[in-house]
Amino acid sequence: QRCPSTKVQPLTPMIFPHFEHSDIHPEIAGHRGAQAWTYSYSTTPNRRWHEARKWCHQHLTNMVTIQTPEETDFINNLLPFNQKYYWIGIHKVDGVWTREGNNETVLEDVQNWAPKEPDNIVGQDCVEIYIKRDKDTAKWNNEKCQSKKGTVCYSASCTQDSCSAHADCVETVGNYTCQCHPGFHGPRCEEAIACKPLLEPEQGSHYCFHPYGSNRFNSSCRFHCELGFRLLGSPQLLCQTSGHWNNPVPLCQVEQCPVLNHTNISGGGMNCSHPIAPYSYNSTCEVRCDEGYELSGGSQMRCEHTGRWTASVPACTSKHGTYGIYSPLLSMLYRIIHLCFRMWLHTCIYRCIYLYHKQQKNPHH
Ligand SMILES: [Ca+2]
Repeated sequence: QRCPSTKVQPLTPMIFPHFEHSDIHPEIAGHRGAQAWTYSYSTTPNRRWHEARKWCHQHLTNMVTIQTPEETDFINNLLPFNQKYYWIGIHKVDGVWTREGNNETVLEDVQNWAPKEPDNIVGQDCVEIYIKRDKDTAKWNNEKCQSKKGTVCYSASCTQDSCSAHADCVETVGNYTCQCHPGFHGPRCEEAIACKPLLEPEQGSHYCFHPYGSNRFNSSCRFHCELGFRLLGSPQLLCQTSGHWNNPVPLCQVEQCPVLNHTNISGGGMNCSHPIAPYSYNSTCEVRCDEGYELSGGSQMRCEHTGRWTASVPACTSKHGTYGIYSPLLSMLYRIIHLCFRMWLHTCIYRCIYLYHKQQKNPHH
């Protein structure tokens, strides 16, 4: 048994005004692919509403349900005039105009009835569209579902490969758009948003993990400073959906040791060298004592990476004890006294000898 042949005519894509969607990346709103989308129609024969629906399903498509005014304009341009006009996928279910397929209620503000429609004649529960009618073109009319009209079907545009894994595919009129997940862009949302490459901090380094490419969304970088340098700022940076890093690049600041006071040392002095910065990591200081003084402790101190000196500042102490400074005077005085005493002693001795001899010569005295 042969089935009557039916005319299935896939329509070629046409340029039509795309509509703006506030959530769509500007690059994508301007993109029109030619994949996958197809409107097909059949008017030989005209069919009852339920037959038309079945015919669409057999061709793995759905009845056109008119989602937007753009879609109305589009199919009104696309379809040829048919005396009986065309069914659309809207029918009355429990008194409510409902979309075939997803059973969505057709909201009143998108209903596009011809004047004085829909009427309340019993059984007029299916909707036709006046394609290319002179009067009320592309408007809707409710009709008896048993009437025979043209069939127009629509196949979804989104396929598995339409967009990358970082997008939701959204149906539009005769096309689709890829609605990118945060952090991605490009026609198929395949490209992660880029952040500026990071500069290595002076006296530091950084290591990054790039899940979606070098310095792109969700890249994270960790910063380290060389020995003797302290990290100022956040040690970890993350490339955000905005294309900016969440923090500025941190700095590596040299470790500081307490400043040493040169004038504090009596009986000596201090010499310092500062290869990086004053009194900071790797600075060295050396204490030298004046003549007559000696160091109590090591002469050298170095600023360590911890910010501490290797030793405390040594003191210069006198080699002659506390009163050492007066010793030359005292010894001179001692010598004078000693000399005087000896002179006095000599004088006494000579005097005694003289008096003794005198007594021997003159015994009467
Ligand atoms: Ca009617």
